[in-house]
Amino acid sequence: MKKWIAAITGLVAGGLASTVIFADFDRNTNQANTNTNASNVASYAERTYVPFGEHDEYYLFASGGHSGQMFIYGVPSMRRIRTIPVFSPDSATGYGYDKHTKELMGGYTWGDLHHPALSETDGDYDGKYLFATDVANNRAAVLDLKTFTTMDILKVPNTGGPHCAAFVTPNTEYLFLPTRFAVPLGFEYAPLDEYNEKYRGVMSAVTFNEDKKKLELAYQVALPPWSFDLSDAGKKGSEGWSVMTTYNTEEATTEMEINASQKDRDYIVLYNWKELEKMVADGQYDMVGDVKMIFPEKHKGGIFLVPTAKSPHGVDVTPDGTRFIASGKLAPAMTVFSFEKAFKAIEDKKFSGEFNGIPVLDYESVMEREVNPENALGPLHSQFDEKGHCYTTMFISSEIVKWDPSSGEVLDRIPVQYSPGHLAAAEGDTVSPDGKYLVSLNKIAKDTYLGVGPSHPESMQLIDLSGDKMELIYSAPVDPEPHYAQMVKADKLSTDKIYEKDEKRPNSIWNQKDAGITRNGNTVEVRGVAMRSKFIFDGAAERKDVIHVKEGDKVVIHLTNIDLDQDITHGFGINSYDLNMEVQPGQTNTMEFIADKAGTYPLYCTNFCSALHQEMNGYLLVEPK
Ligand code: CUK
Ligand code: CUA
Repeated sequence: MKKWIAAITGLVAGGLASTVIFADFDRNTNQANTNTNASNVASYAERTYVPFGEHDEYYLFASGGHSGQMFIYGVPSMRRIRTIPVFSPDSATGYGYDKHTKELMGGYTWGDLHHPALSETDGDYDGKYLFATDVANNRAAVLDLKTFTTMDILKVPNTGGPHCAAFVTPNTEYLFLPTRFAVPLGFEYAPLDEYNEKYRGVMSAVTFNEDKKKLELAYQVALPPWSFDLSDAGKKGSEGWSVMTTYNTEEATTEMEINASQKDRDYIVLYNWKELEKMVADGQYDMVGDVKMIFPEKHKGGIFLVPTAKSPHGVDVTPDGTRFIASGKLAPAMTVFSFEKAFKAIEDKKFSGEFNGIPVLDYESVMEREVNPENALGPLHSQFDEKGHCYTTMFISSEIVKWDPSSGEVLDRIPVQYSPGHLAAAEGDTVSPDGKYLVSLNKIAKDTYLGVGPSHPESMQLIDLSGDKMELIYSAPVDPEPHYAQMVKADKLSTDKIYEKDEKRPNSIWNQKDAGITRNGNTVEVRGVAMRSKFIFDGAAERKDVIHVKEGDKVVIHLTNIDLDQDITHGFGINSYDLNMEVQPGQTNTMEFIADKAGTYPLYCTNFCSALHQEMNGYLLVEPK
């Protein structure tokens, strides 16, 4: 084992980390490793085939990474069902083009969605909401699981790359956002020579206001200028506590692949969010702009550091809430820590130092065991089954290891293709995991599917957990790039069939003859309807499907889809004006633009809706000045 540590750390120190990683991909290209043999194939097919007319047992919500979207799959069929646009525009649904979603996007054209997090009640998924973070442009989002649409997006200040919203607290009190990059508060200019004084790794506590359907920033914590990464919330006996990993405690500012990997130990931040909540209520914070900021060197309490093996990536709390498991990316070990031991160490003040006023707990006093499966390299993330077993991805040796956190015993290992980051077991990070299925989210697919040029899709591989041995039963391609995913029992969700007709909703028109166009100065406002198979913008006009404006006018079009039938969605595209939106059954949606190009522009329904869909069109006439 030692020699692997030496080999890896040696190569990393030498700047050759990528060489070792790619050498390992090659070692695993032999498909015979996958336990796929002819006699098993029929059984795999049977276990993943969902007959026509039946539905999958689970939803899988998979992060779309730098596509900025959320991908929805069914398990066990692994069929992709839907894409929900979140942080990037999507012309298929008009997301980012209509007024509301354009405002939600806040002027950004892309996002990097890393971690989905389902809302929880008593530590179990409740199927109501889905949260997500954007590492690229510092945003958090909440999605409504009745309509599968993005409800709100919050821009988070003072933080550079809110990485992990892979956890909410057991009753969705908070969504915590550790930051991946330290930045000066307020993004002020500060030379890198002033890194230690001016830069901070800010963690954000975000709440969801269900009545207002809005995300709100409750407070932030100005941690040292390190990178903060994966996190998980305590459960049951450890409820009220959370854990999060750190790297670059070296505070390196350049050539990170070498300089941020010097120390043998980084830290787990162990914090008590109930305590932090109390501190904020007691005024224990400073204002930074309009944000309540806790500075641990000044506002003491509630936060501790636990030393752990080199550059940990993932940290996960066991379903019973007794332990947290850190995986050291650059050390081939899963370290099991005990909450009970940690609480005792805090009580007995077993500290071995401090950083910015944050006490460091003595490693031996908190650690329960280190688990080093033979030749397993690059442990990243863990999930759990109903028997308390833990499943950990090995990024470098491309496999999943099944083991028992209470004894450290390794129970099974299975190769995956290749380089798994996260994994998602059925309800596998809740207080009551289901077992049954696990999906490995692999970064590299190589030759798994038909060739599509030098770059390949990523892959999600379905593993059957029902027997003693893991069985890999399906491999589905996925667009870049799955980070984390969560798998929830399908019957926990109740989706809407249509948007309910609401006579009081502003700008909604429910009767063709009420459709009309009004002018106020240079603003033309249209209140129209979309129905099979026509647009009606002006119920009294001779040509009801024409919008006539003057060059330079501001045009506001409210469109209500009055077809209250499931799946009869209409689109609304304006030829040559680069505009498109959709109106789902019973929905009213608004498009706003300046008619800055004079001329004649066909407008049409972009979403197939009936045999006469092709006839569902009209004209935008822009009269020259
Ligand atoms: S990270 Cu991508 S593999 Cu953003 Cu959760 Cu670990
Ligand atoms: Cu309406 Cu196509």
